[in-house]
Amino acid sequence: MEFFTVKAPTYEAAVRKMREQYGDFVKIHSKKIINKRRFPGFSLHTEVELTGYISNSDVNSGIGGVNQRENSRINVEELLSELDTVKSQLALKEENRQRKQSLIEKIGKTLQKNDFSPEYINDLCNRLMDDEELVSKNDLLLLESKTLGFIADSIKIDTAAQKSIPKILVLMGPTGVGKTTTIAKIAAIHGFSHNSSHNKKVAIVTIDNYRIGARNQIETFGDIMSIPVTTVNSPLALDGFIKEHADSDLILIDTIGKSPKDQDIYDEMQRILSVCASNTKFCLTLSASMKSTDMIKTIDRFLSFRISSIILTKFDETEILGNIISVISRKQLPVLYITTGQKVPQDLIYASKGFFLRTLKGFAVDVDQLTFGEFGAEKPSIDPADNSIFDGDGQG
Ligand SMILES: Nc1nc2c(ncn2[C@@H]2O[C@H](COP(=O)(O)OP(=O)(O)O)[C@@H](O)[C@H]2O)c(=O)[nH]1
Ligand SMILES: [Mg+2]
Repeated sequence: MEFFTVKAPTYEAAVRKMREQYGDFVKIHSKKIINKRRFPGFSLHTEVELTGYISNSDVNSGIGGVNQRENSRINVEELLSELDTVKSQLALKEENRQRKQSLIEKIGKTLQKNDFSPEYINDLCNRLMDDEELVSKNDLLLLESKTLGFIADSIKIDTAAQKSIPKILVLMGPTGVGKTTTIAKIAAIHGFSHNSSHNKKVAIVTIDNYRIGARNQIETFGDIMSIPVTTVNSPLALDGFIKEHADSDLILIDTIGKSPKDQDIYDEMQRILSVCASNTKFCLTLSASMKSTDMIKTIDRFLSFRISSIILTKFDETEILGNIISVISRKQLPVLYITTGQKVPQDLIYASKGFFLRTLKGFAVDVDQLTFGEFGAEKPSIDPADNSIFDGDGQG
């Protein structure tokens, strides 16, 4: 008995080839599927190798007619071969999926290093896994661009208030986050511009429901900028102040809340602020160095104050911002300003998606080459070359 092998892309083609070369009495002894990669990095190439033989008895008994049993055997073999083709296609698909998964896991680790929350990472990786375009292309740069796109989408920016600042802006938040300093920066930018055509009439009022005299700091700021600063501790007094300054373009309300755990302070503050009309924007000020859990607790605590924007301070004190992005995305609160230091007024910028994305570490794609979202909105509110009015704490 003589054995021989043929190779072809499919089982049918291999059978055909074998018959052409060795005649109709050929019998298939065994079959092998060979997966080969032609070039490194290219997809797998499948080949079927058949080993066949011709038995003399078959040749003798089969002379003059077709062997029926052999024919039906070939049909079964053909079906089996189709099954094999489907199996190898599925195997290829699975291999692609696994490769995509391992790239996404890599992205997950990068997000972890940037301190994004586990929920945020999980949600983002699931979205990447479901992305159809990524099934066919195992391209890390494309994956990174998509990731940055999803992150950009998850960040909300208060562009409306950036374009047109509301008449009354209230800054709330825990003690020490930088409310008063930020008020001074905003006041300086709008009311103390070197370019007099930009000057607005600005007034500052502090709600001090402790009467602890912490108003010296803001009064110092006000004196330097020639901006009137007043302290009130009742709804009537605040109402009087707002009426008195009806001709102001911008009224900034600073608040003093000593212990965020004391509910009475919140009730009192709410009572005083209840006189603010609809032209008031309540902003919650959070420090970038706060822990995520504290940020979430603080947001929940202040939501009853009609908070519609976030101001993030002390970005100079932290390099990793995934935790903040996770929180603001979860709470769906838009960011208005970002502060980056103690210098008044330079260290204040408008928040932008680009600003957040540029802080992310471990991505190879160039954020400035991406074209989605509101990029380029991050214009410094004041020319950084301007001399500072004072460095922090109103010390001049
Ligand atoms: N590093 C840094 N310090 C800041 C920033 N903003 C405010 N501060 C400082 O944080 C401290 C508390 O600020 P303050 O405005 O009094 O906070 P408030 O209690 O929320 O009014 C002061 O020493 C400020 O100079 C900032 O963006 N970066
Ligand atoms: Mg203060």
